[in-house]
Amino acid sequence: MTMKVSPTKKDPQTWIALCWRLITEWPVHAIIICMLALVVGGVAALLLAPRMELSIGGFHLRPPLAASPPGPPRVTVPSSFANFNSVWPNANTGVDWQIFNDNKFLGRSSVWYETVPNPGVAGDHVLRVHFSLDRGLRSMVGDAYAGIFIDLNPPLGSANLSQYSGISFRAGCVEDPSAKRLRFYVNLANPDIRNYAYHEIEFTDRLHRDGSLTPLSVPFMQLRQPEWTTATDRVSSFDTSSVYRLSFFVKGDHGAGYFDLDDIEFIVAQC
Ligand SMILES: [Ca+2]
Repeated sequence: MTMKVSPTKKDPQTWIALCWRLITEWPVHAIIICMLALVVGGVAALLLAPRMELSIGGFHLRPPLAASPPGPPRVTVPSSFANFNSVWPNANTGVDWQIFNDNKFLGRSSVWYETVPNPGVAGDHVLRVHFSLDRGLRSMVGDAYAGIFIDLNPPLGSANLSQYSGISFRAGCVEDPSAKRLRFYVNLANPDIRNYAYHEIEFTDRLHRDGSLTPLSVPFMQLRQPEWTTATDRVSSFDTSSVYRLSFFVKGDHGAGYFDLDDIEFIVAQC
């Protein structure tokens, strides 16, 4: 026959006796200790959970993934963007210039470019853009136009130009005597603007017509969307944090000629 022994104060050496003492003698202390342990454990879990992966038995807790902006990452293009210091007609980023014209609107303008030696600096070059503006008989736009563009983060990305306050370049032009009402523009394109209503500025009046280069500077804050921009396509301001394309172009009634470009740079913003 086995004698049943109840735990007593005088027999605390067994686990049963210890639990009995916690229940009968230290209930308040035990509850407080348990509550503090839960609080401390909860706070630690909240602090550590976002940073570490926990594994409890077969159950895994993973930290949430950091939010990332949609689309390809934006790059920052160098301040010295294109100075044509060799015969190759590309930007300092290695990206090629592309051409565009009014053909998509049934115009018949044409454009091509090349590098030509810079008469002022041995071994240096400038980019020469040849154009011929012709609306033809069926054009669906008011002006003939043609020009060049370059993507800042090809093939589909944008660049962050927030550290820059504007763009500078040297330019000059020569046009045929018969040319009529030619105007020269530079524009920068935000990808979320529709229908090509990109921010631009005309620099016609500042160009020398004898082909000599003159330095030009365009603060971003002076860029404006074209006058033909509809209310639907108009945005509040030019977004320097997401720019995907830079363009130089000429538009007008008709006429042929060329314009030169050199030392295209983004102006570092002064704090
Ligand atoms: Ca040059």
